[in-house]
Amino acid sequence: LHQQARKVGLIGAPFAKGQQPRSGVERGPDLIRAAGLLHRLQELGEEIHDYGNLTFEDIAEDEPVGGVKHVRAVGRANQTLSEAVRAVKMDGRVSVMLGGDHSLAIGSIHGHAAAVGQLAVVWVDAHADINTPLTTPTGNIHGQAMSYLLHELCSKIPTLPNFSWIKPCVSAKDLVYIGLRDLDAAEHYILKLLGVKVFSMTEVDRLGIARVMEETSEYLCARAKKPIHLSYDIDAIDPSVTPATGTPAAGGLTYREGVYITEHLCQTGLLSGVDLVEVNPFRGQTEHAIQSTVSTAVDLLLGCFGRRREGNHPADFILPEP
Ligand code: HAR
Ligand code: MN
Ligand code: MN
Repeated sequence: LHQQARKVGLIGAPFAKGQQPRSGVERGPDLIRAAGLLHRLQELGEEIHDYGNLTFEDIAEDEPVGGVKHVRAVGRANQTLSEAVRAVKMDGRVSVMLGGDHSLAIGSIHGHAAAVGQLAVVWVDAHADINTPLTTPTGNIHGQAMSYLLHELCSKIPTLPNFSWIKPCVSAKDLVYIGLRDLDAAEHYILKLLGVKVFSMTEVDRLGIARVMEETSEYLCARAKKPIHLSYDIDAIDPSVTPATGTPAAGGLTYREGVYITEHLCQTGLLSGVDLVEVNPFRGQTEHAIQSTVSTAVDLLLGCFGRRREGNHPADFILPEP
C-alpha cells in the first residue's frame, strides 16, 4: 500500500516573461512553498531536496522578433532551467519545477530528456501551447512551448536569438494532452496533422477521468515504458477552484478530476519529472481565491508523490500496544 520512498528535487523558477508583462506568476514558487509543500512531501516519506529558486539574467535589449515577445530572456532562462533539471535528474531525483509561466516547460522537458533520453509527456492544460512563432496570435511564448520540443515541428521553427541550444526531444506519438478547451485554429490543425493523442474536456465528459487515465497510460506504454514528464498548468482546473491564473478558461477539470490524474500517474511508477505552472496571485480577486489556487497546486503535487485520498501510513508504522 505504501509507495516506495522517492528522491525528489525541487526547483523554483520565478519567471514571467513567457507571458506578456511581468505580472505575478513569478511569485508561484514561493507561494507554493509557503503552503507547506516540502513538509507535506516529507510526511509522505519522500526524501526531498529544495534546490532553491533559479535567478534569471535581465536582458536589456529584448525587442520582439516577428511579434514574439521577450525571446532572448525566455531563451536564456530556459537554458538555465534545462541545466538545472538535468542536474537534478543526474542526482537520481524526480524533478519538480515550480513556475513561473508555461514557457518554462521548454527548459524543464529539455533538461529532463537530456538526462534520461526519450520521454513520454503528459500535458494537462486548458491550452495546447503548441503555436509556432509564426502562428502565435499573442506573441507570448507560454502559448508556444511544445512547438520547440517536438521533432515533427522543427522545420516550422525559425531561428531565434538564444534559442539555438534547443534540440527537439519529444516525438508526437509520446505526447498526450488532457483538459484542452481553448485552442487556436493553427494549434488544432497541428494536433490533427501530427496525430497527437488529445483528451479534451469533451473526452473527459464522455469517458470520465478514470477511463481517460487508463487510456493515457495504455497509449503511452504500448510501445515502451518511457519515463513520464507531467507538465501541469493550473488553468487546466476549473476557474471556480483555481481562479488565480493568467488565462482562465471556463469548463475545466474539477478538483477531483485534477487530483485523480496525479494519483493515476503516480501509480504508474514512471513519473520522472513534474512542472506546476501558471499560479498567479495577482490574478486572484480575493485572498480566498489565491489560497484555493495555491492549495490545489499543493494537492496536485502531493498526488504525484503518493498521497491517496483513502489515507496513507508509513511502511514502518507500529500500532501501539496498551
Ligand atoms: N493560445 C494562446 C496563445 O498562443 C493562449 C495561450 C494561453 N496561455 C496559457 N497557456 N496559459 O497554457 O497565446
Ligand atoms: Mn500552459
Ligand atoms: Mn493554460
